Amino acid sequence: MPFLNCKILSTILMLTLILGVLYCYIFQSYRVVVSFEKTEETPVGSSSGKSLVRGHDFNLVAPNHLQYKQPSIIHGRTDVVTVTPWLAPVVWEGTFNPVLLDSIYKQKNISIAVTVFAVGKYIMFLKNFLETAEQHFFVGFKVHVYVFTDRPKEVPEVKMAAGRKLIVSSVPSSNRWQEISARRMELIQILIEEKLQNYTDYIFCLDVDSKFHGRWGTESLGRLVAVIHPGYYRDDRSKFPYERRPASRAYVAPGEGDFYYCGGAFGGLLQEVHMLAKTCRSNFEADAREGIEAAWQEESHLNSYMWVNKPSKVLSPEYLWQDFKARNPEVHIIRFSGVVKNYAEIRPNV
Ligand code: 5GW
Ligand code: MN
Repeated sequence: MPFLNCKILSTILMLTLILGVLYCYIFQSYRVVVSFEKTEETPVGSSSGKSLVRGHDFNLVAPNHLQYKQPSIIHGRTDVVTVTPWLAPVVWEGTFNPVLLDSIYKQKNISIAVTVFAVGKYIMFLKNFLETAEQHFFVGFKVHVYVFTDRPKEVPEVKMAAGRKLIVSSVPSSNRWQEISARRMELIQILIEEKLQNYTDYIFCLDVDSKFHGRWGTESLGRLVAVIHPGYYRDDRSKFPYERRPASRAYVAPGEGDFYYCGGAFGGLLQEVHMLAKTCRSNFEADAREGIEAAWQEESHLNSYMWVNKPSKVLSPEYLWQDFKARNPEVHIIRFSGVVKNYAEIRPNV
């Protein structure tokens, strides 16, 4: 009998021990999960927790067994610079593998918003813009195009692929082009605050007087993305048309400025573009209250913003060429290009 008691006792003890160990194990892993979730929800700087959770730049997971050309660090483009001094990639044809990038981002189920303004006679550019976007811009991905126009009835019917759609917003007409230009940042800021928060990962803001000729896809994704202007990239920075009056908040001093970026295309993660639009708008408006308008309006403000807030990815002039400009030899493909405009025909009376 005492022998049996002893056996039962030791079995109970063993069981308690095992249960204890099990409990500790489960509790520990539970704690790990809880604290992991907490980190994800903590806002960091100007970006919300969302960009940490859904900041797609951070973990680039490729599908296993994907076969593609072997990368090299000794062969590649030698005619262009493919990285900035702050180590952001400069995207040129030949520097990325589109199949690899698409399969990485496909798994993340990302969605991309595009803003485009078609006020007054600029509505005439919209059809071509939208049709060519269907052919070249993030093909196979979720894309929502937000059109801002004062002529909603004249928005063309464009057949869009599954997962892609057009959303039209009415804006007041304006005869002052400075006003159209100025309000773009404001409308982008409000759109992000009111409609896109939590629904969109990336946003690109593009000029309507342009069209796509080649792929513009996942290679362009980044936290903050700027496009180098095709007109100045071979020039010394002293020739860049930055705002040069210190009285303006868009002022860039001599000897400063990395590149001259386009006002006609920029983008990035929602939170980043929100901060950019908000800052450019408030600087533009503060300037206006003091009776000063930067040389190239929001393009000037964008350039001074990017000088301080370095873009995490820089797109080469392949991403915004100009149709009237002959292609330079380092430009192997033109992806997006401004059409030639008849200014007298399209611009309101100033
Ligand atoms: C009109 C007159 C002068 C400058 C701009 C406008 C204008 C611009 C307009 O009447 N309606 C309009 O929708 N826009 C939007 O602002 C378009 O999306 C246009 O692509 C963008 C920038 O203006 P752009 O394209 O004339 O500027 P640039 O520097 O590309 O020639
Ligand atoms: Mn334009």
